[in-house]
Amino acid sequence: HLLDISWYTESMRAGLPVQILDRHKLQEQQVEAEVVTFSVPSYACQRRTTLENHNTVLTDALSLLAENAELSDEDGRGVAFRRAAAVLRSLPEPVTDMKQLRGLPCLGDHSLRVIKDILEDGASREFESTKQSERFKALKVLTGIFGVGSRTADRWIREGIHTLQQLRDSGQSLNRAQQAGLEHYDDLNRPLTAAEAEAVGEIVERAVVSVLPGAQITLTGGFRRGKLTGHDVDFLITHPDEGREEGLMSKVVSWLESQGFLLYQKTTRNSYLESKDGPARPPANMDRFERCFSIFKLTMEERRGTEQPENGERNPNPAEDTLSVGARSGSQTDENTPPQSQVPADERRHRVSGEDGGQEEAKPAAHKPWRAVRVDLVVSPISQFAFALLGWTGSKLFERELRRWAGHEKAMSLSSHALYDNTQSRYLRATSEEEIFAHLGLEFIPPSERNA
Ligand code: DCT
Ligand code: MG
Repeated sequence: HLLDISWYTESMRAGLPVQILDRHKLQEQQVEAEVVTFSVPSYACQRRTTLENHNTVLTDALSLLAENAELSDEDGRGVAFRRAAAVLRSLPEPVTDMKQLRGLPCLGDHSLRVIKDILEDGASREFESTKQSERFKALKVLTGIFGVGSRTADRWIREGIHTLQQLRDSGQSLNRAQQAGLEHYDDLNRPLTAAEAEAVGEIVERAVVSVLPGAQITLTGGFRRGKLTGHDVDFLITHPDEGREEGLMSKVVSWLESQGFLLYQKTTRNSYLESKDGPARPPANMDRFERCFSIFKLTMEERRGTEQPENGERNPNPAEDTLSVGARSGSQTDENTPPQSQVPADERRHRVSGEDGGQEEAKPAAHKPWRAVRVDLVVSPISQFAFALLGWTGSKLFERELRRWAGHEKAMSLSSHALYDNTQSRYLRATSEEEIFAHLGLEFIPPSERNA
């Protein structure tokens, strides 16, 4: 600044006390030299966010407040907390001083207040009181039931239902998904390991290959991003010949059912039409693929795989280390059940246990030779595969930011079906994730660095 002549001459002309200003600036620069500051682009899709997090205390607090906002139907506030947490998650070292946060994007007043309380007082009162609040604890327990969203949970809470036992005693009518969710509550709230995800993958592969040789399955979701645990396992299925994938889901589901692998499933039909010029309608959401929300029965096997987990996350029950083939489960379908909460559950599901003081959290049954596992299957035509892969890999915030970047910065609309350029009024084709990033004018970020 001292060498910036225009600033100097303008100050002189305006009669400002240049010397005093200079001294101030120097003092400020000296203070700043002592704190590490960071430079972070404002969209999460411009950043590389690995699983390494140097600010877990801060991000845990902001994530819990985000979760509370989302469960209370305050999505705007939820996103603000999520964005703030994601910025901190992307930093290369721990934040120790508020001054380090100067100039960082996405840190609103509310998030800054929470961060400041933690850095300066060691705790945030808002975080602590939210975490302890009866309402939040009840929302967590109830939305931890597969098939129960925040609105249903809120209604039950207003009727005085705060725990699973109270729900069981209440005589509330539950749809088929919720019944399965309640029945398998403990299993579905226990994090899945990467080894379990792999075992599920082998079963899905057998199913797909037996009903349509040549079809391909790809692991998506958190496990594709390298996460060691997850609340479900997500797969994308396609076939290299466009159109061959039609009707595939029902065949896969029948095969899985006949082999006794399914405790629950609900399939939604593909309602997305491909015309010769491109996808028939401007895309808005993800429900247009053929999709199956399911609960698998993952049974222990006689040491079939024999592979030992490489990481330290060994299951305390060694008998549960290798899991696979299921026995007949006799699950049935009921198409009249309302599609309650078809949105995949978020991370809250596997954090319920331990945080809710839940006296009703039974220990994993020691003798049960299987566990229930949430599995999401999606079938995509090959022409949309790259978009589907990008859209289903996540993280949720990374996806949201990609769409926001596309809309706000590029006048494009991105979905898991297509990318539409509003300026050129045409769809932009892509056969790989790399091409989509290139269309969007973004540097390619590999899945392991999309953990925003
Ligand atoms: N997805 C999304 N927006 C949503 C829901 C899902 O963009 N509202 C995408 C991103 C992730 C992917 O679908 C799979 O969803 P989840 O299984 O819920 O997320 P995950 O990252 O796999 O997390 P987890 O490890 O808990 O399963
Ligand atoms: Mg997942």
